[in-house]
Amino acid sequence: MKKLALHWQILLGMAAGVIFALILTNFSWGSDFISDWIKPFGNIFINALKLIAVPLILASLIKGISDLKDISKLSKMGTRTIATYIITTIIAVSIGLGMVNLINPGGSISQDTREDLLASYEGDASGVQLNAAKQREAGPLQALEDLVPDNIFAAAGDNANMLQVIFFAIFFGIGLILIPEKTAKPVKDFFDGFNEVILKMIDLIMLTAPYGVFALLAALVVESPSADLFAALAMYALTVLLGLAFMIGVYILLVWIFTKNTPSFFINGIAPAQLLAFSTSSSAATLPVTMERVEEHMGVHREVTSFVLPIGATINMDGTSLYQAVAAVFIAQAFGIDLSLGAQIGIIATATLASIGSAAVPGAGMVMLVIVLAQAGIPEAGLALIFAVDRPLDMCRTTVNVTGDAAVSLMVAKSVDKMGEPNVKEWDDGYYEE
Ligand code: DAS
Repeated sequence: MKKLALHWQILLGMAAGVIFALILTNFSWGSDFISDWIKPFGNIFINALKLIAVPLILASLIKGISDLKDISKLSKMGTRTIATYIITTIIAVSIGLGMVNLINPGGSISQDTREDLLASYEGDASGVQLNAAKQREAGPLQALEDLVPDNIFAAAGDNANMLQVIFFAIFFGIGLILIPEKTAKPVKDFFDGFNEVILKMIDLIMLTAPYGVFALLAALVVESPSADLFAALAMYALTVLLGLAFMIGVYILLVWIFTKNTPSFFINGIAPAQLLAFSTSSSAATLPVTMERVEEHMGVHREVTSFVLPIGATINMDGTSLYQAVAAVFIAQAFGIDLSLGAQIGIIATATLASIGSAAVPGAGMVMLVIVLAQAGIPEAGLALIFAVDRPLDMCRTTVNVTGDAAVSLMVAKSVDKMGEPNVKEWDDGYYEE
């Protein structure tokens, strides 16, 4: 039988997990059987995802920064590109926070379901109180102070402090750019290879995803049989989708205002890349198509696309950052944790950094969600809660990630006057005359 695409396998795994649990819970021994013999495989799957988070950050960020080659090359185009990426990411996170606070998808969970959730994740719950207490007594610059680790191995160790790992990765990448190319080359080659290995490990982990999801869904049905939890999950997914749709509208508006290109021009131009992003859940896999569409069908010079799009696929993930903001606040709501305004503003910083650190592969956004949860003192066990609907949301947020990269490349091209006519077939050696 022709092998089913991974995302259909995962959707099947989800459905099978729910059906399996609904059948087994009709027997007296059913719930215990699932908790003792099925749920552990879901935890193993989530642990594998969390395991990969720290090496993933180191690999993708150091590679992404060192690919900038030379600090001085961060010319007008480079600075504008990075600045525009960060601005669109902050807009995306803010939209996510606005939506999740407005809709409050986790608020509909009843108190006893909340107690069930806390009871079944008691390990994390105590950590939550600890973290929340720490949050309250923290000074105004605590978040900044916490950014700089005093020991990278401790930061990457138990209860990994992801933001500190990100700080180290960026710092290291800048150092790498500043040393002589001859000395830096072996280090860059190492991290290029390291990056490839990590991406392959994510591929391997995601191969077990249908089984991991099966176990997670089955455990979810058993451990939180309350219908209101599923209703809350549906509202959560709807909140993310509404936010993502809104973000697509923001891109169309930005392209219209800054490049005078119409919505139909932009959507017709980028649609094939969006469909590929939706079906692969991978910005990296979609990158070649994104470049072809932006160059050939929207007229952006190769000088711009070859710089802006590869970096965008690595560090610009607006869909992911929006999803991470919604997911973090939803989990807090589900656990009845009232996030302070400070904690929510902290989420803007951590979700922006987490999306920068997310690799352009399926599932990376959820792996990096651990950073946002850890910094806000939200139980990581909440991952099990939202993983059930993560794959379809990954397909949608990857579509937004790719759309954002294309929108920014159009705006940057326009601002450095490197925008030609679409459907330009032949190139003079790929560059326009200055
Ligand atoms: N699937 C990732 C991407 O390729 C995004 C994510 O996992 O959030 O963009």
